[in-house]
Amino acid sequence: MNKTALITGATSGIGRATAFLFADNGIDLIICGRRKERLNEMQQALSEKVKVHTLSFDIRDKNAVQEKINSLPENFNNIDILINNAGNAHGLDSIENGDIDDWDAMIDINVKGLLYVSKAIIPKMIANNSGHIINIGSTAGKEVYPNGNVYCASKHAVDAVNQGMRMDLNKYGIKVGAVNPGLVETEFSEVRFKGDTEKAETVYKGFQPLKPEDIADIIHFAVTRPYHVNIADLIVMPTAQASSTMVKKEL
Ligand code: NDP
Ligand code: 8X3
Repeated sequence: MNKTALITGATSGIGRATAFLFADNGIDLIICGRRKERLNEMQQALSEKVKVHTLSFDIRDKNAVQEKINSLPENFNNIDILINNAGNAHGLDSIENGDIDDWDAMIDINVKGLLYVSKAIIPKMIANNSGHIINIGSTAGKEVYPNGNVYCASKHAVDAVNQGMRMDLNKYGIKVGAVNPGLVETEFSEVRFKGDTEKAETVYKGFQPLKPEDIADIIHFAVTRPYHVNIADLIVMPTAQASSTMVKKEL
């Protein structure tokens, strides 16, 4: 029988690439995001390979998260793998110029949203005494960079939640681990710079950034290890990147 994975933030970037790779490898999918049209298009494409269910909700809305996950049909109710991926940066400003709405968005989506989804799914995993949670952190959760302030804080929180979850769910045999990417070319910078595509493109110019498929590959590797092997915490950067602030660019 196929395993079932729920992926948040499946409509774009890392989540989308992971959904396609999982489908290629016979993992049934619950794909989540706010953009329904994208979820529907993906469902059409992926249903040729595996069973696919879509859930459209804003991860900031704890009632919607709970309701949508409670509404899962019987054949999608046993979730083996949770990919806590939905998230974004909003703004890149020095702390004194930061926009409070941006701060709220990052804390509410990257931290609280991840917790709401986990809270809804963990009881199902406990009931089965098995499950695997992958939290998508960031190099920004390992080191702070100038103007990254609140985004970095949100990803440091994911790092702490990842460690705490692993400890607390250890007694149930549930695996918990994080994948922490560096620079990956997705819609991430477009969201960070509020639709300014030119500014977003400059982030990935002059070097070869990671592709979402590179991260999907690592996530798939992590979820296909034998039961006794848990990838607890993994950092992956483009070769051109040595730290959040050091990227070797060709002129
Ligand atoms: P994208 O912007 O391409 O994708 C973000 C995804 O998150 C979308 O599917 C979006 O779906 C979903 N999302 C955002 N806000 C909400 C919300 N309020 N409710 C529900 N879903 C939401 O970015 P990435 O693929 O790059 O980002 C995925 C994860 O990877 C994030 O956690 C990010 O922090 C992390 N990351 C990214 C890096 C990068 O360089 N790109 C590096 C390190 C970590 P929709 O808009 O349809 O709701
Ligand atoms: C995304 C990586 O360096 O753009 O988490 O913050 S970075």
